[in-house]
Amino acid sequence: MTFPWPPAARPPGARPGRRRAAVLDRIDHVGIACHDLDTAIARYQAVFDLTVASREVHEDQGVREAMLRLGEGPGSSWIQLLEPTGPDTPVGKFLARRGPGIHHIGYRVTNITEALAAIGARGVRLLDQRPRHGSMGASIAFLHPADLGGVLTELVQPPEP
Ligand code: CMX
Ligand code: CO
Repeated sequence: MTFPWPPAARPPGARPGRRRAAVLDRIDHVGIACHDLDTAIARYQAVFDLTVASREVHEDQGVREAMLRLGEGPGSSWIQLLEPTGPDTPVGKFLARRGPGIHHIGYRVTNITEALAAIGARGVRLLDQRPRHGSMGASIAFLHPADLGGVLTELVQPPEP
């Protein structure tokens, strides 16, 4: 699949100002791959005065991660620092190939099951057919980077308050 770039013309009959709600609500987090989580956390804290809201290990995804909060309240977003648990993991292979840097972008959605169905129906490969457990109790699912301009894309539905 290629990016519709430049954007496709409005479909015949579609009227301006009558758009459906977007599938994505906002940026939830930026995932940044690093070799050493403690060193990366110390750097982000020293440079930006950020605080760590959570640290978790996800053995199923092969990562140790920390979430650093940006802003307050329900509008918060996050920087997710990611250290692989081993070389043969998605983040381990990414580091070997490209070195440290931005690994993925997480977008917040209201209903992840509906979002996956809508996005899958538009021809994007779903790396997760159904949501799984992510950071801080969220439901998450990944979309294939090759179908989204080379960007590994994560959908995030936060837990109920
Ligand atoms: N961003 C963009 N492209 C990526 C990528 C990334 N983060 N990771 C891999 N790719 C690309 C590679 O460059 C490669 O491209 P080409 O075929 O054009 O050379 C292709 O994907 C395959 O890469 P690979 O290393 O051979 O394959 P993997 O087995 O690692 O599979 C992917 C890639 C995206 C399917 C896999 O990394 C994946 O399932 N990722 C989702 C899970 C994940 O990353 N979890 C960690 C984050 C946890 C969290 O946020 O909570
Ligand atoms: Co993430």
